[in-house]
Amino acid sequence: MVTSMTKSEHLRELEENYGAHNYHSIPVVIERGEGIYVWDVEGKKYFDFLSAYSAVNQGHCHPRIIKALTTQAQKLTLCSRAFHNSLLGEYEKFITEFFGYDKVLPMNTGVEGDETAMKLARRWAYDVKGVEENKAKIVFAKGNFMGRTLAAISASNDPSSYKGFGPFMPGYELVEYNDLNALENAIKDPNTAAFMVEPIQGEAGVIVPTEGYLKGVRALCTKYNVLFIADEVQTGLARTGKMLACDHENVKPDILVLGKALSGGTMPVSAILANNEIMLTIKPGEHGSTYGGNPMACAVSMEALKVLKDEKLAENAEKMGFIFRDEMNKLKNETDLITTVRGRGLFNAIVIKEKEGKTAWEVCLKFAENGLLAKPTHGDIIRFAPPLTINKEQLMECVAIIRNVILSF
Ligand code: IF1
Repeated sequence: MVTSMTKSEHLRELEENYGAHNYHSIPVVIERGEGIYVWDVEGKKYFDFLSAYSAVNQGHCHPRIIKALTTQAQKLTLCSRAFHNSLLGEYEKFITEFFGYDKVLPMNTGVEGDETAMKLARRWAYDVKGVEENKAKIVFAKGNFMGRTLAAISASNDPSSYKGFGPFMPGYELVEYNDLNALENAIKDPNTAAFMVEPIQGEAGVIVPTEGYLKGVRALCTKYNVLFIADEVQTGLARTGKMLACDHENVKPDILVLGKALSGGTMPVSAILANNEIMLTIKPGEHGSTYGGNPMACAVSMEALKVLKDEKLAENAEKMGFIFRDEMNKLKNETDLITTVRGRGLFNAIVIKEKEGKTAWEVCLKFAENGLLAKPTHGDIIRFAPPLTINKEQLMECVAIIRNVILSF
């Protein structure tokens, strides 16, 4: 039967009929993106306040990144690590100097980056720390989110991540986030290989730890000869107002995991950085990936990092972030719908007072109607993470949309 479906309805129906039902997306079908804006298939324009979960920090289709991508795509896309490629060494030199580590191991997705860090930590524990084979323990913070693989969900205490997918990876322990006493008790155990943590917890709802927490984590890990692994897949790359969220406390993790914006939203690229004592414990043939370190990824990542620096996006995120939280706090004082405003740089969230358990979802639908895209997490939290290229005038336009929608409830 021919019905009067819109194009967007038709496309959503295709997904519903032929795709796995593993997402509950806001009903907007996006076709095009440029800078801080995206357009749907009906041609409606939106401010993107999710930035593909912080993968497009540099803005959609950044011309310099797209140029690096397309130029390399016409030359060589992949030759596998069975052979060398002409960009890998240059990229490795560039990114290790950029972040100040001896070595990098290139992978693709964020979760692969995190798993690689776990493997490295276990190997280091056996080869360097002297932990007995198969006894290594990795400690994580409750509320962590590392992605969807079995190793990642084994560390999760969120049932929507792990429930029904067991049995789980052994050798893990969870402690409260932002609790140094709990961490010390857990890592005192001489079998501890590492403590792995997001410097600001993303999926948990943009949870910013108390000032001094990261410094404390660094000190405890050093004291007990335990690796400090920072999952900066989401917090990294200028999002929080510094190149890395760890930079806010001037701490250097032993293993740094990057992903998402490392490619400016063009392709999955992740990187694991560490010094020789750790990285060289993995020997040829013991880890890898077909696509990891491919020449397109190398070309794109170098450009994506240069754009962050050249356009001073960390500085802009810091400045715009202060303005944004200030405006949200003013709004909070005018309504009882917002109970909390928190965040750092352009990584922010508001907590919505729930009435029938779906207010945050309805608020986001109203945002979309009014030309701003954001998505709720955990029912009552709305994350705000626009591309870092946003300027004050644009930001104030967004604040006005958010204000009008919130005050209309
Ligand atoms: C989805 C949230 C964001 C991450 C951290 C590793 C990964 C992620 C700190 C894995 C991924 C994602 C994936 C995305 C939703 C999402 C997310 F809502 F769950 F919290 F970003 F905000 N470490 N985060 O946040 O990276 O393998 O996906 O490349 O749809 O699952 P990946």
